[in-house]
Amino acid sequence: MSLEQAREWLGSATAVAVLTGAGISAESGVPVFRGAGGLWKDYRPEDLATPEAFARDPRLVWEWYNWRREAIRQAKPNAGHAALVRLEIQKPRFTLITQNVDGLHDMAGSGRILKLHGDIWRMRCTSCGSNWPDRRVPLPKLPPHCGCGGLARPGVVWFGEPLPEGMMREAEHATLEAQVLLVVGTSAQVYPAAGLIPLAKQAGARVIQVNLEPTPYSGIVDCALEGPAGEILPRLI
Ligand code: BV8
Ligand code: ZN
Repeated sequence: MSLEQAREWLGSATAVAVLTGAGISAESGVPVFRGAGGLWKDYRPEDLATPEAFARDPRLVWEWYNWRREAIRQAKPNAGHAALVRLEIQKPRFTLITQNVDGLHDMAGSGRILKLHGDIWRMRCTSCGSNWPDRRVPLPKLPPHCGCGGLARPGVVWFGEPLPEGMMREAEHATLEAQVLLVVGTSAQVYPAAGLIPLAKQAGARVIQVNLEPTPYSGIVDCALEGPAGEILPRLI
């Protein structure tokens, strides 16, 4: 299917859902999660983004997040993020569902964002549970602590942890009511987020995928556009 066909489907939809992954931030200089860019000191994200890793060595996990916050801090939204803001303005019903924790969709001006995997710029106390924004880069002391003295953790969802209460219900609702699900820059390997793609197909929506390479769902999407999101999205929207 061509970009023209995808433009037509997107143009005539009144309810649109978008699912983004690390690939939409790649052109902003944010390292993607998998593949070469995602490695840090030979650790794989799956080894560090877990409660077990944090329990074992909170300082090491915080060094990784400090490094990622440093890498993300000077990143600016790119033309792909901006195109999604325009799409949101055009559509009576629109939901942006992101797996990204970098905050670039907020910075670009998106309004309705479901952050499935949390926010790297927020912290949560492992003792009293309070959570707060903290954009300091680098962090003065690792690991950081809460005012109550408790150990602070990054405000993100790790592997093996449930997504924030009600978040998937909202994402599923938005996906089920959408005529088009636009999937951008995700390797579609992490669940339950990736499950939104077959869910949209089962509900009869058109699914348009924008990615540099094929994904496990390339076979079921209605249109797979191969190329950088920062170049394709402005032509699509
Ligand atoms: C849960 C936050 C249940 C942290 C992240 C088997 C064994 C063990 C576990 C599981 C299993 N099967 C399923 C699971 C569950 C597990 C999972 O899915 N594992 C996978 C690896 C198999 N899921 C979970 O654990 C989830 N929780 O299931 O809980 C539960 C319920 C009740 C009670 C208890 C438990 C939690 C998952 C959330 C994990 N946290 N991140 C942090 O970021 O620090 S996930 C991490 O992966 C990031 O959030 C990232 O966004 C996400 C997905 O990756 P992508 O965004 O797709 O990025 P990636 O690098 O992979 O791909 C980039 C893509 O972009 C590529 O396709 C590339 O081609 C493309 N690209 C690159 N440049 C561009 C581009 N495209 C366009 N333009 C470009 N320029
Ligand atoms: Zn506390």
